[in-house]
Amino acid sequence: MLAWDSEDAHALVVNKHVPQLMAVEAQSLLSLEQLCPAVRDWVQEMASWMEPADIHWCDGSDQEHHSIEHGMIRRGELTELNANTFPNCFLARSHPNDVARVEDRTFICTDSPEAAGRNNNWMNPVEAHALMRGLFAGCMRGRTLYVIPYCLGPLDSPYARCGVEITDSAYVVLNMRIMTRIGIEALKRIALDGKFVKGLHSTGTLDPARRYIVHYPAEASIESFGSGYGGNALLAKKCHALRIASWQARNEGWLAEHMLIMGVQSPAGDTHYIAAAFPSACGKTNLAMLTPPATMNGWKVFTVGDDIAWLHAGDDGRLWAINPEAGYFGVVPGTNRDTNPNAFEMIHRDTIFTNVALTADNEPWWEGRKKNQPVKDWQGRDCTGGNAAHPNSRFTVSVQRNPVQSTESDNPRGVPISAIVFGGRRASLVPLVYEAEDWAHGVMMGASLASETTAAMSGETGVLRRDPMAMKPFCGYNMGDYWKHWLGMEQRLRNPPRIFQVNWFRKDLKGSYLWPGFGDNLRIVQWMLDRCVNKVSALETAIGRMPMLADINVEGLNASAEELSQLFNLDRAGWLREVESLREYFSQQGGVPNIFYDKLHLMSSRLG
Ligand code: GTP
Ligand code: SPV
Ligand code: MN
Repeated sequence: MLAWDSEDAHALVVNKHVPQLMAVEAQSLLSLEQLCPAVRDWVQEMASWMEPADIHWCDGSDQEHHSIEHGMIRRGELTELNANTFPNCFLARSHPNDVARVEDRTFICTDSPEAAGRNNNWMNPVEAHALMRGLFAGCMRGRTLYVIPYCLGPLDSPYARCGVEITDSAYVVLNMRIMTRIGIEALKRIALDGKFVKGLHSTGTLDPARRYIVHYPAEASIESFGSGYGGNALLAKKCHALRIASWQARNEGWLAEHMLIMGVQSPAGDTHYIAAAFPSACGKTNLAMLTPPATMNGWKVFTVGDDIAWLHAGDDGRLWAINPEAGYFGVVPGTNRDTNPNAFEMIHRDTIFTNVALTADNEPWWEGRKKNQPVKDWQGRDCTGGNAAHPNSRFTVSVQRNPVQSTESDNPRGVPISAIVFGGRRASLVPLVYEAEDWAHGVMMGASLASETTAAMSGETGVLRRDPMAMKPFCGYNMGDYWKHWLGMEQRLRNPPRIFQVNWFRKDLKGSYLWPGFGDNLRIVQWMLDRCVNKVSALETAIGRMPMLADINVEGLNASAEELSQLFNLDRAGWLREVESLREYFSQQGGVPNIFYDKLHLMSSRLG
């Protein structure tokens, strides 16, 4: 039996929709599927097409979660890990051909290819529907169809958006329950909103040749077939919260970004929030839950989000951010007590591990764990070293497990952003940190982002590619229009955040990282915040504003003066080549704002 609770949490939504609320309330004693007729009718239609053996409506309860977990253990799809050292933790192994997002099989279906842009693979929506209809026909015979109503963002936030994912994967249900707010509360919000993003997912036969991740932004719907992994299958994450949401955000005047959100409290007690975009597997989770170095006594970092930010202009002319997610789907390799003690502690209970290795004690193991040795690799084979854990192995865990989760995470209004940061993996050229001269320069800086590819996507790793705003794989429309939308946001912001670029990954000639990274990144965050409150000045250079070395907190830092100066070295010839390469890149995108070319022209004349 369902009944409305009287939590304050609903106040905002309730006030907005009093008449609708009463109508829904009258139905509150009905069953889950009757709560929202629009969802019920859609599910029935989809079920008649996919022909499942049965339909399960997810209510989001603990009991449901455990029963699905037990079913998976019985079927051998999930292994319980060492209950003493990793209580309530499980290992899932995906098919070896299904271990990362597949960008070459991901499509944006708009009426014209221009609307999707060169940054996306395009398919005609009518043809795509026909193709997907064929794949989905009868695909759930003998299987259970799960209905997952979810809410992205705090349930009482005016910025939250809902969706429903239909899936035949129990693994997806368990992960979605951690990553988003699923079940009855989400369905109630859908009934109030009167709209939801429709997501269809089936693992099919996991045949890579019949794997398609397809988006219809104008219809606010997603169809995903043939993969059970991460961003391909947890449709609320990249498919909805970025690709569909970015399209809606442009129409409605906000931003959906691949950004962490962190709170930073200084020893004086004031807190600033930062939103930072780094490409996949380039350090968002690590920065978002950073532990300050020992010498930065009194500094505190709080996580609001680690992957996605929805940003709106507030009445006060500032930019406000919410985290649409409720959990972390984080990279496991490299996580340990030194690099990320908060994450290391966080994933010791109530965590689903995917594609990690196993020790003889039935503990999860990964490269960089430091303790113990693996006996089984991520595919369950006896281990002979090498990639024991898959490089894109992941943990799924609730934000509630994060020891430094911000108390503002559930604030329906979000948090006010003081600084926007862009960063990538660049072995050379890009300095440790520099600041944009104005909003348009910052947008151009974000648009220029390039990074070496990682294991988060299928394909070769370590290849330098343009990844503007870390959104190359996630922008649901034409990049040129997206950049114009970013530029236009300035009009809505009387008090815009400052914009910076960072690069934690610069290497010396021997190929070693010049910067220790991780906790020490707070030193650079401190400089950026000092800039935001005009506490320190900066050097005007050809590429933007660089720090005076004396303004960087190096107390206790394990890096030589020589290394520091290399990290800020401005290679003029290299930057002139970069300007040329950017001109070429921009000219290939279509619809590029002219101001980008003006900024490049200014940069090359200063460099020359
Ligand atoms: P997605 O979840 O794919 O979006 O990745 P992410 O951006 O959250 O990246 P994450 O923080 O998980 O880091 C990815 C990898 O980079 C991990 O193996 C980290 O150990 C490593 N890493 C993170 N921060 C740093 C850093 O400051 N320096 C160095 N050298 N490595 C880092
Ligand atoms: C990323 O690749 O940026 C991720 C992991 O955060 S996935 O959910 O697979 O997209
Ligand atoms: Mn990501």
